[in-house]
Amino acid sequence: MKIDPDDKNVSEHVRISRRMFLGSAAALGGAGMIAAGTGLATGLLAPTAQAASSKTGAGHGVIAPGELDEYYGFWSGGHSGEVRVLGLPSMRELTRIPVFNVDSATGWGLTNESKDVLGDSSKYLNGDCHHPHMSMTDGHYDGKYVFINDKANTRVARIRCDVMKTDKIVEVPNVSAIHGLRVQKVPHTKYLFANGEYEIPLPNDGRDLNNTENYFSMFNVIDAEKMEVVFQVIVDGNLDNTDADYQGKYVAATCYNSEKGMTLPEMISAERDWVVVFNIPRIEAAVKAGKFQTIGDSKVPVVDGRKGSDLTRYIPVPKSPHGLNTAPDGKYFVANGKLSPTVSVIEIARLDDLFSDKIKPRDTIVAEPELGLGPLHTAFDGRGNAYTTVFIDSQIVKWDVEKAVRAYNGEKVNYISQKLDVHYQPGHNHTSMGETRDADGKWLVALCKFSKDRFLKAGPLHPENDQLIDISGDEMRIVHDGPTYAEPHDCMIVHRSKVKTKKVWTRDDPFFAGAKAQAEKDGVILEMDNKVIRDGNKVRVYMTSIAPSFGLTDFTVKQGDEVTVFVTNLDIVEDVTHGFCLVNHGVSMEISPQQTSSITFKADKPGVHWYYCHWFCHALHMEMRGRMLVEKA
Ligand code: K7E
Ligand code: CUA
Repeated sequence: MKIDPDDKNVSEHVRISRRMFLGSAAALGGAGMIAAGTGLATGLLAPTAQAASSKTGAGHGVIAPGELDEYYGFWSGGHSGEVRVLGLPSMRELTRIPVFNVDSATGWGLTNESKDVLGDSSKYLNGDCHHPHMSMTDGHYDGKYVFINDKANTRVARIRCDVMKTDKIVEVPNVSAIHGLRVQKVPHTKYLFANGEYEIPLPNDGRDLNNTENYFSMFNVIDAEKMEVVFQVIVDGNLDNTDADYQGKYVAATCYNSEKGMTLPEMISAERDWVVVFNIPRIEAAVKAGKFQTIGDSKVPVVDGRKGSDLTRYIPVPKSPHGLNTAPDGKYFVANGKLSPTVSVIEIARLDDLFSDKIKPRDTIVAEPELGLGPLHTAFDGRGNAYTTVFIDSQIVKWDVEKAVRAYNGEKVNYISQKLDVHYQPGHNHTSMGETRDADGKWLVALCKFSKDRFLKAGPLHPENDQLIDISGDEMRIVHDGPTYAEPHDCMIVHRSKVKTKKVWTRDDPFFAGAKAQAEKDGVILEMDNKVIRDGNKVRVYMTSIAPSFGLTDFTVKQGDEVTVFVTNLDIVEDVTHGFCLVNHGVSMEISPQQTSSITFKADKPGVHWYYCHWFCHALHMEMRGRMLVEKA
């Protein structure tokens, strides 16, 4: 299965397809890569025997019908662009939160309220989210927001946990693709840390197209409350994943392609790349002292954090590292080796000395346990154990952090306590509460990229497989297989006590403040009036809804009018959501109890057009409809 990347007869698609990725890398040479190729063959092509040992299905029995789950899981929806909310341990899907996608059910991307959130970026109809993380106070989840990146269109979004809706989205200027994303843990989530991944000319306005020496990527710091980029840091290499410490001082990011290659062989030629450590107080001071530039049209202060800068340190680690995870006791950053079988453990207490140049970058490494082929991400249980996914070996490796430190110091000690087969090729894994001080060591989810033979066949596009693993005992035990759609890179697991959601909307919610302001200008009271307001060729139709009827049985407009329909749901009973769908106009939106939603469209077809409620709300739901009468122009 050797693919020569220079063979022009091999299609681009085959050469870069993800099954071939590590195999083709092996053909490029390098001892580690040959091992990787072997692992690929056994892991991907002969995977079956491993499956038999795991007990599957028990997850279904953990939570009986009618019982509630103990945890919320927030799942990245990958290139579907959405976030999904699951209950754990049942793994039942509770809801979906549209973020960067267009959603037919709720009208996300169609309604005026969602377009206000999407802003200029509503022109993009796709997204690619990877890393959902909840806001924290003093290293504990605070239940306020979940943040998520969009790699596809270089955005970061915020979801309000009280209503489970996206409420702000920021486009990050002068970088290409936001990948790693984390929150400041301590003292609270004032900042989000977002890694720009791909290197581009600064500004990217047509200059330096082939002058790759002038390509850079940047580390981006976002104000979590305002959702504005507050400063950016130019770096060497490509930032990958990131995490913050528990003192509010340092943020670490894995950084691959230190070679600044433009092709795969160039990108993986060096034996070591870096963990870049950002000194946040120093960066803030530099910005405050005016030691920054701006780029292009952007007003965001940009500081220089390239190698040799005072604001950063570059710790050499092997080889194209990927995941970066902070231990919940706050002692270590763990960088996952990807093309090296090791992870690098960095002692955070040594970083002060590193920044004052008392020690060398490599002196911060206190362990380098060898875990298996393709370590990608690490999770923690709060009892001193770490759990690392090894992609090529298709395993989760449980290891003891302090024992790994002792082994690095020369002691003969076995730091690996278990290797568990998972199915197959895991990327991220995540433990319950594991990225906070409250890591409770009960559950681990392995987000496997391939499901192969684990489910009924459903066409060539297979689901991913999110496996739930009980880690409360001495041994990890798989209890549930969960097929998922493209592609949950990452998830996080939050105890239900941390999340307080509203049962119905409150009428003063900022989510529909725009509709409220327009109604006030029109002299309309949303909660009472059913009215049609004409304003030139703009028509605003205000109506209420109470199951099973709309406040207007019909309204009349002229062909060519730009029509905005506002619906206010006066039902106060939990769960009585209405919809507004206008036939043959691409108009669809959710109106949950006490919510106002609005949508704008062109009435370009003369005739009778029915609108109906598309959320089953009442025995007479089918009769909940009305007519738009469009007069010929
Ligand atoms: Cu490993 Cu985007 Cu976090 Cu995918 S990333 S696996
Ligand atoms: Cu209202 Cu169905």
